[in-house]
Amino acid sequence: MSKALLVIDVQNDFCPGGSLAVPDGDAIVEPINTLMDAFETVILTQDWHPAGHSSFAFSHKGKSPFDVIEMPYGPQVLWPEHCVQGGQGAAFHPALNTDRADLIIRKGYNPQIDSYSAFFENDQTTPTGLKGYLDTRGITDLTLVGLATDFCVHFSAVDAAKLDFQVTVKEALCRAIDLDGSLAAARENMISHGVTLL
Ligand code: VGL
Ligand code: ZN
Repeated sequence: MSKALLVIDVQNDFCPGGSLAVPDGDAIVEPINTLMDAFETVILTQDWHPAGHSSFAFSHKGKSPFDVIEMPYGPQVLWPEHCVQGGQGAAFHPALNTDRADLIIRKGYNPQIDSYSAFFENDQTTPTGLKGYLDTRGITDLTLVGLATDFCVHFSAVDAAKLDFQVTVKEALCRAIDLDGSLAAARENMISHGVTLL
């Protein structure tokens, strides 16, 4: 058994003051730094969109943030512009300890497909390469923390469980966006896929 801590999207735009701020998102930063001490392997994810990404509301005429549209791969929530490649909003929260990261995996760089999960884009087929990385390192157990509980943490945890990793989400070190009951639905979905919620 070899374990890793997967820190999801602790980036400026998801923290207070950011364009898609998750309430209290910055409160988890210091406790995540502390939790890193308990893990030999730390992996960070970074939401990393090209300018004009298809998940941004302003890329779609007449649409507003949080509208849902039908994409070729299924329904997609439209977001305020966030985590644009190279911008301050895409940078990690300045207090996050990034030195411990063995790997920083970026996602959402495909202009036409969003990617909540650290494993697959939202078409649920295009891989990010993370599974291969974990497999070749012999990592079997993952603990997830970060932002947002009901989107990127949720989809990453479910994909990891589907790929047969042992998955734990430390809820106290996550924060949610919670659109229309999305947090309750995400918790239920994670539990039904065998994810341990701590
Ligand atoms: C996220 C919405 C859009 C997340 C990323 O990190 O949960 N949510 N992009
Ligand atoms: Zn995004």
